[in-house]
Amino acid sequence: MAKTAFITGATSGIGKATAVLLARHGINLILCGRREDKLQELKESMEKEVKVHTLAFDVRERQAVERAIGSLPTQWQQINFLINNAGNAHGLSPIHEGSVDDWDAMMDGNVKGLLYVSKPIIRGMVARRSGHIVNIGSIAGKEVYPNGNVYCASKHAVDALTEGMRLDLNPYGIKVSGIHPGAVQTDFSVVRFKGDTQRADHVYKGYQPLVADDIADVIWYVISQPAHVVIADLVVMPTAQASATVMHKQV
Ligand code: NDP
Ligand code: 8X3
Repeated sequence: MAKTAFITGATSGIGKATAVLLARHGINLILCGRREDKLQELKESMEKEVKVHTLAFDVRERQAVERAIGSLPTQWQQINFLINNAGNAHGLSPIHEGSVDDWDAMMDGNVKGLLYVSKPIIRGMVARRSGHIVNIGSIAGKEVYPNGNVYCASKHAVDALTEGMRLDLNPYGIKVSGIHPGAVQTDFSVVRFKGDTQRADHVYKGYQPLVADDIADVIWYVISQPAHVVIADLVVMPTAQASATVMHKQV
C-alpha cells in the first residue's frame, strides 16, 4: 500500500523539493503552508503521480493547526512520515537590538508550531505503533553564531525535542530523525532579511551553497532505510562550509 507523508513548509525551498521527490517515489502527500495558491499549484502539478491533500494554516496558530489536522478525511489519517520542516529565521541582530516580534515569530513558528503539528500526528503513530518523524533542525541548532541568538535557540530547541521524541516514542517503534543543514540557497535569507534580496544573495556568494534538492535527497535517504535502521542525527553542509561561522569563500 502507498505510504503517506505530511510535509510542513511545502510551498517553498526544502519542503517543496522534498514533496516533488517523494511524489516521484510514489508517496502520497499532505502538503502544508500558509500560501494556499502555492499549495494548489503543487497539488495540480503532482496529482498525476500520487494523491495529494493540501492544508493551509499558520503553524503558530494552535487552533488552526488542530482544526486543519482534525479535518483530515479518514483515508488521510494514516500518516507514515511527518516532515517537520516549516520554519524561518527573522532578522540577524545582537541580542540587545533584536525585534521582539521577530523573536516571537521564530519561537512560535520553529518551536511551538512544530509541537502543535506533531502532537496529533504522533498520537496516531503511537496508536498504530509505527511512523517516522523527521525534524529539520539546522547547523544553528548545533552551534550558536554571532547575532543568531534567538534563531539558534529555536533550532537548539528543535534538536532537544528531536531527542525527547526519540526517547519517549522508543517503546512504540516510531523512528525519529534530526537533519541539520548548513547553508542552503532557498527563500530562507530573503525572509530573514525581510525581502532584501541583495543582502540575501550575498550570503551565498563566493562558494557553492547547498540547494533544496540536496536536502530532499538526504530526507529520502533517511526515510527509505530498512525498518531496523534509524538515521538519528545528521549534519549536512556545503563542502565550502566547516562550521556555522567558517566558510571558505573565493572572492
Ligand atoms: P523557505 O523560506 O524557502 O521555506 C520556508 C517554508 O516554511 C515555507 O514553505 C513557508 O511556507 C513555511 N513556513 C514558514 N513559516 C510558517 C508558518 N508560520 N506557518 C506555516 N508555514 C510556515 O526556507 P527553507 O526551505 O530553507 O527552510 C525550511 C526549513 O529548513 C526551516 O525550518 C529552516 O529553518 C531550515 N533550514 C534552512 C537552512 C537554509 O540555509 N536555507 C539551513 C538549515 C535549516 P508559507 O510561507 O507558505 O507559510
Ligand atoms: C540556516 C542556516 O547558518 O543561516 O538554519 O543559521 S544558518
